[in-house]
Amino acid sequence: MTTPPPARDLAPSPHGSAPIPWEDRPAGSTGVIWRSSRNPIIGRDLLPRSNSIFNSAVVPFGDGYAGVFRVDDTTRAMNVHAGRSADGVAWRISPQPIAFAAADARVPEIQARFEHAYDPRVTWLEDRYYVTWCSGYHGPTIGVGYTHDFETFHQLDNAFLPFNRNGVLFPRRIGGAYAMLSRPSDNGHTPFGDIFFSESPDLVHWGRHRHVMAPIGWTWESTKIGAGPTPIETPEGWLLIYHGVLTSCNGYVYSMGAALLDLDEPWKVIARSRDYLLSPQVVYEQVGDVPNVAFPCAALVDQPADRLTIYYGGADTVVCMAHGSLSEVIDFVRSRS
Ligand code: BMA
Repeated sequence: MTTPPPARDLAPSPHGSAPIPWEDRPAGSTGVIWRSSRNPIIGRDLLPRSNSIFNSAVVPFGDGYAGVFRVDDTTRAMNVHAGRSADGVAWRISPQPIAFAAADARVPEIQARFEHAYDPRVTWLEDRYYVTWCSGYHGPTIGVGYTHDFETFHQLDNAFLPFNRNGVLFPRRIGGAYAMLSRPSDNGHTPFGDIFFSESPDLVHWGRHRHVMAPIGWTWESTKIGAGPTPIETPEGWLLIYHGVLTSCNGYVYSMGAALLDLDEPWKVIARSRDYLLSPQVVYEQVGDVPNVAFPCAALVDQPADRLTIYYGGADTVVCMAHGSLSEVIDFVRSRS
């Protein structure tokens, strides 16, 4: 880990100054988005004791990128680690898990019951980077923390009762309240799941839960769905990239899709893609610790250049990237007949 930049260099906006990782559409590609030719960008054994590194979150930071990475170690414990990169592709990840300091006097009560941490998301919100993750506290629920520098991390209280996964913050307050999507679940591999919206005055107490979207029978998203990257604000609505799961005779298949949510009332769905954006079709998505998984957790946007780069986990084993045009993805979402 390098020394963090001095505070004055911390970007006041989430956009940073580095160009987003990008490759033009390859010849012959017909999908809405296309895979990086450098995939997987992070292999499973980047760290001496990593079994796998996947389902991870990346944000612009200063003149480069920072991230929070899901690392399952060689005991198969699941935890989150901080990382830094100059270009968003080549990463240095701390071999030690993040040690969250308690943000208030009550947080040690949940820290004493630590089980695991996985599937992080990172969101620039007002003046800091918030991290949400799946936190084990008598089963999975949503952990919340923050950092200013990706060196020191602070933990707030869990957002919800167990069981819950895929907690994803919006990058600004909506109607004066902090806002989060999540997916109530069970204590196992959850054969169901809808996306819900919740709001909070303080990022600790969450309520006014509203239903957003349910799975759709006999499609790529027939079993369960869950929010992926931090929603992207566009003039047409919040662009939500999410995962959708179907149950095949050989188990779950995790694909990614996209929807547009109302800017002021994000529990209202404006449009939703009929087809998947990307499904597991190449070897690093089909073969690994859990086959047939493409699981998005982060996205970078260059709005003036109309560029979108999605980070996703491949087969619960590696980190991958896909690229697309933001406007084409929005058209794709809107094209559902
Ligand atoms: C979910 C989570 C994800 C994982 C997926 C497929 O329940 O555990 O981290 O990618 O299953 O195994």
